Amino acid sequence: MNKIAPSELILNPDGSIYHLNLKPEHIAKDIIFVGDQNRVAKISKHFDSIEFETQKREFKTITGTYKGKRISVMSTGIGPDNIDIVMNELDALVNIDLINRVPLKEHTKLNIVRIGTSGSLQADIPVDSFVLAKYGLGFDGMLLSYDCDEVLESDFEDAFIKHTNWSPRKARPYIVKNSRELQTKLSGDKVFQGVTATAVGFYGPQGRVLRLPIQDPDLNNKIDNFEYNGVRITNLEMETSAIYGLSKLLGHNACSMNAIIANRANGTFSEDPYKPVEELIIYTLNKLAQ
Ligand code: R1P
Repeated sequence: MNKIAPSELILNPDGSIYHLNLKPEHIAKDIIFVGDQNRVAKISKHFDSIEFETQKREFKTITGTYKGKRISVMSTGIGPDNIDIVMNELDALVNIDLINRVPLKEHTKLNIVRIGTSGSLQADIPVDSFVLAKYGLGFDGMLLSYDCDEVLESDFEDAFIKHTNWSPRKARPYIVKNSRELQTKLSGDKVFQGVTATAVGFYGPQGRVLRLPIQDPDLNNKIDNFEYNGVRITNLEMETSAIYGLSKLLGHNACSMNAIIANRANGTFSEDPYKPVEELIIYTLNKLAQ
């Protein structure tokens, strides 16, 4: 088997992987992603004990145990481009022999759960509520760099493109399912479910207008009233579709949980956005430890 060249799989002088600064023994099989590096400690403060901690750029990782379960929590920073780095490097840690630079014969599957913040697109999904993404809908185009046809929900995508009259000048929207196994584990009475849309920016790409006019001012309305087989688009953020797409391609389980801190349909913002995030952290940790 051909070795993966040092230019393609970059290691630090201590043998850790380039951006994440991690070696295989540093990570658990259950991994929580957060966007904000300061949210890592907000999760690990609930751990029984901490065994490892590192940070490089926006990628901070802490591994420890919660109620006896080994969990790593890691910040991804903002956006799907960072998810490309995080997912590929995490997968390399468990599925590539870093010394001999060849894929390992036995595949290791990770359980990846995002605890994020997001804006609701539906008036009836209020601020301070939780949303679990059954599907990720990517406007970011990142996944399309890969040979990804097998993981795409093409009919769902076609219906969305038709409904929104999506501009061919923008990347084709892609849709990928979550892990139904993790969905079952993380579901609960108070958790809304639907499609989480992932944008490649915060302002124009999510329909926010400050000084620049946008390509389709009606897009958020069209997203709001789209439905496919009884599933609607619940919320908008910047990571889920990329996590879902690369997890499916690389053979990992993924499920994204978001605390709703803004409601784009009625213009409201949480009075205390840290509160629903803290509640979602405790909710998710307890579900994972069960
Ligand atoms: C934008 O403010 C950031 O917040 C949301 C978006 O997805 C984006 O990353 O999530 P996090 O709070 O997890 O970073």
